[in-house]
Amino acid sequence: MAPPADLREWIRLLEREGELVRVTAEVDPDLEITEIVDRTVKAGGPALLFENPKGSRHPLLINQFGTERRMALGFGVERLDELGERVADVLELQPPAGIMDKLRGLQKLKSIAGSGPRTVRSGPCQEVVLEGDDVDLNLLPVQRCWPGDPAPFITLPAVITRDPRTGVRNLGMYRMQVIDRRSTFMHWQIHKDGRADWLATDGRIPVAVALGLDPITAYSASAPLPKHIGELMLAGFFRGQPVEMVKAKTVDLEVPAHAEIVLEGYIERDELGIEGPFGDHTGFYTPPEPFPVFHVTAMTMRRDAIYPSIVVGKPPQEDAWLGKATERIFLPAVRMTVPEIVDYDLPVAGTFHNCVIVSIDKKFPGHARKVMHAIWGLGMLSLSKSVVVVDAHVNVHDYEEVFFYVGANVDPVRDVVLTEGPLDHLDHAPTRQFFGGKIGIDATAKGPLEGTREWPDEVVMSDEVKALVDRRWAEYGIPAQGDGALVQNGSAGKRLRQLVRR
Ligand SMILES: Cc1cc2nc3c(=O)[nH]c(=O)nc-3n(C[C@H](O)[C@H](O)[C@H](O)COP(=O)(O)O)c2cc1C
Ligand SMILES: [Mn+2]
Repeated sequence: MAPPADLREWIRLLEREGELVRVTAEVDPDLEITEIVDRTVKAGGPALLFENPKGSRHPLLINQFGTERRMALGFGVERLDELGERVADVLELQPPAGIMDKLRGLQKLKSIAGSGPRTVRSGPCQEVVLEGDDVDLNLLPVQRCWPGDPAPFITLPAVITRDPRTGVRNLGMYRMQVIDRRSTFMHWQIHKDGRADWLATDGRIPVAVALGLDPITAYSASAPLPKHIGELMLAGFFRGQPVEMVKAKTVDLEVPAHAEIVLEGYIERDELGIEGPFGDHTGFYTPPEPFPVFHVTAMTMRRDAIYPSIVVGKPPQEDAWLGKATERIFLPAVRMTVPEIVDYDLPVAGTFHNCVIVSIDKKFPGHARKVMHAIWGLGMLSLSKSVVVVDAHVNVHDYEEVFFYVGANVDPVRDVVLTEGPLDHLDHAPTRQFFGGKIGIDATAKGPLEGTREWPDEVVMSDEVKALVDRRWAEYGIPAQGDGALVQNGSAGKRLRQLVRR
């Protein structure tokens, strides 16, 4: 099924699939929506369209990404693993051997060649145009999410900039604290592309913010692509059709034609204010810090525009599934650089920068350490605070199984690597901001090559006996395998993981 082309098509799809509830009661975007959403997300509940947010004419959509099923639905796939398979297909493109191979190769090349955005002359995002004094961010039902937040924050934006040196466009998702009717802060962190674009100007940088996009384009703003690769191309690739862009009204940028709402404006190189605190996805308030001010020169909208929002806070929250999509989409690129990696998992409770579990096809002494250091050198994964390495046969998504090997295979003096490096902007634990300790745990099997004594065999039943029991199972009269906790190794861990994710 083709993924939804814009937010309205997405809402219709969610509704058809029984994945959306319309809330008609008047509800306050000041804290009340957060509490409702927090309960709904944690129960694996539906997307919510608040039709009467207090103080605004615009409905508020939230929890659109809140389950694995909805995330997959948004991408038009059955399972998130398919996303990685599609990327792998293109990345692993080999010179074709026969004619069929050639045709398949061409198909794949076309899927990338046609991915770039396309400029169109007009779009529904400009049905209503408010400029200058008419701009009023208070028209939108912007949420104040947590009691310690000093103001409402726009939480699900796609922030568009261009690198002033190269002209390369960037999309990033950076929260925006509302200052007044016509300005906000722009919370682009130290490692982010939008911030680099801003720091590369000597005067002011034009900025546009798109709100209310189709799910794939919205996701793409959160994707950790290398700076020279445009997020809209990734979006076009997964959408199967280019993102359509129109010229903005007051700045020299293009904006997604089908967005619900667009904020146009600029940021000065040297105008900073104190942003925050904000109850963030770390589960803690991020402290006040200087960030630049975004001045809004125009606010354009569809008629009856729908405002999208998301709540972050103590995990699990809705953003867990944006993170899981990233994990699956980027696995092939990670494996391209570090091919011995079989799979990896970034636990939701680790808020995506605290922990990476990685399984490897181990070939030589010290191999696990090579992979730890590779991860600490790889894109945004370099910010990972802990890396746990297990052997190829271990299921990295089964935390109980991983815990078993960490307990069983590790000599803490021999197998723990302590080092230092860059850390996530928001990590409050290190003594200094941005830089601090990292831990690697080698939970692979060791052996004489690594200077240890003979490594014992793992306890497993023979295939013959397993086949015999499979064949005879009905004869034993033991009730069906039920939830399988006692029968299938690891399923308890899987249930736990579902609980953690929910
Ligand atoms: C809901 C949500 C909120 C986010 N808020 C911020 C933020 O305020 N600041 C930031 O730098 N990154 C934030 N991120 C992460 C960035 O969107 C992500 O790192 C992305 O890759 C940035 O794009 P860039 O690599 O082009 O800079 C957020 C991600 C999500 C899913
Ligand atoms: Mn980028």
